[in-house]
Amino acid sequence: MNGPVIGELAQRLDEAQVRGKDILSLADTHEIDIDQAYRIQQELVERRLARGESLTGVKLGFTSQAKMAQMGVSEVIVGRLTSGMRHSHDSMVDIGQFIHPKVEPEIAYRLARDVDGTVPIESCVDAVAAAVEIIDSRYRDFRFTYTDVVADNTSAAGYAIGPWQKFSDVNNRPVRLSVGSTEVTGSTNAILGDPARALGALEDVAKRRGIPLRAGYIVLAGAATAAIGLTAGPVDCQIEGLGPVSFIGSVS
Ligand code: OOG
Ligand code: MG
Repeated sequence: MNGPVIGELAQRLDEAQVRGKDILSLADTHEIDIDQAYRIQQELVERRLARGESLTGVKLGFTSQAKMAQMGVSEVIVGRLTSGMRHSHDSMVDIGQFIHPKVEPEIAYRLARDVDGTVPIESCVDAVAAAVEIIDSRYRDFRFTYTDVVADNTSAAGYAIGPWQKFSDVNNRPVRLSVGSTEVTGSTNAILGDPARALGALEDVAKRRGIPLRAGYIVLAGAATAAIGLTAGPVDCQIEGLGPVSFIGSVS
């Protein structure tokens, strides 16, 4: 697959996001390998940067064994977070901008220094918080292959972070996420057996896929439960020992 095709597929995904209109799986018409999928993701993110957004972090996906088995893969996926995806705790989030948004409860880590392999990644982290991720696949009905979802920046669409706390062990914490009267519960150990393991997994994939990890970045460690539909109304996430994080889905 040559450069122009990579660019064309990135544009297709970008337009789907900007217009809020879904597209069909790229794999229906193109044979894409994992390196090409990360190149499409890179071009897709560069389009957002060209519109004035900045990089704010990275996110992991498929960090539960169940999800990896379902997709038939053994490598977590990594996507990029941008300023346009950031929502403040307790803010209003216009859900009309999305195609078919869902939310997931996550753990967020904050990098205090660049990750360059000279020290363990854990010592680059200074804070942890509860987070809600908004995912919104650009593919119709969330039907995608592994390379499709990597190209689509791992369905990244938004996030909100609760109050930061000093970096500490947050394994085996009960998790609760509600959207109106719909609720999911789980435990932080669903994230690779311990969300702290997401850091090592991230470092590994980021190195192989050429994704820089910079001071100030937020790292979303992956969902602790199945995602639930995002509808208008209050969204609340509680993770034991961490401050809550909420926002209100609104329709403009
Ligand atoms: C891909 C994104 C998965 C997670 O936390 O596992 C993800 C998707 O399911 O659309 O963000
Ligand atoms: Mg997620």
